[in-house]
Amino acid sequence: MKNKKLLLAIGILAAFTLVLGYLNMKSMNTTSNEDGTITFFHGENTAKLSFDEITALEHHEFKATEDTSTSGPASRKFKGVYLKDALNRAGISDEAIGAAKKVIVKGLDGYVIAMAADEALTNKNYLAFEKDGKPLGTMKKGGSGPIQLIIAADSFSQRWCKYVTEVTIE
Ligand SMILES: Nc1nc2c(c(=O)[nH]1)N[C@H]1C(S)=C(S)[C@@H](COP(=O)(O)O)O[C@H]1N2
Ligand SMILES: [Mo]
Repeated sequence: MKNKKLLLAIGILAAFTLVLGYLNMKSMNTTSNEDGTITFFHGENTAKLSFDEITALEHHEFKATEDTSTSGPASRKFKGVYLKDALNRAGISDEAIGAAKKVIVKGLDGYVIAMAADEALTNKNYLAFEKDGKPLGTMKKGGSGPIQLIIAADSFSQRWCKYVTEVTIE
């Protein structure tokens, strides 16, 4: 009798675990996948830009110091577009950016960084897609892309949001 109750309790807990695990799995990757699409949110407006649309903007090559947990600080050559150009392409004007409190950039893993409006307007912040002449690679492949935000002035690279999927103007 006692054993039966115990088994029942274990069964119920196991069922809960499975259901919660499934719901958690489903709630991930709802807005995007690994194809480099970025969704821009601005008030009521939503705009989606594909990887091809983003990389069709004017290219810029620049050097920045990358610092990851697996490598020490190292100067890398990146290729990307200005974050500002991508925002404009998504229908968000410089005036709208300037009037915003902040710009929030989110990665596929849920990592979120915030920028002040004036940071988003400079030409020193990029949506990068190439490092040292090679595509950044996806999260699945151990890369940091297809698109990574690079805040060139952030020398510890904590705010270099990898696998960018969403940009929100608040
Ligand atoms: N999407 C995403 N971007 C991220 C992070 C992260 O966990 N997820 N970590 C940040 C931190 S703290 C650093 S130091 C750099 C390098 O992190 P890594 O060592 O995990 O590659 O990426 C930054 N960008
Ligand atoms: Mo870090």
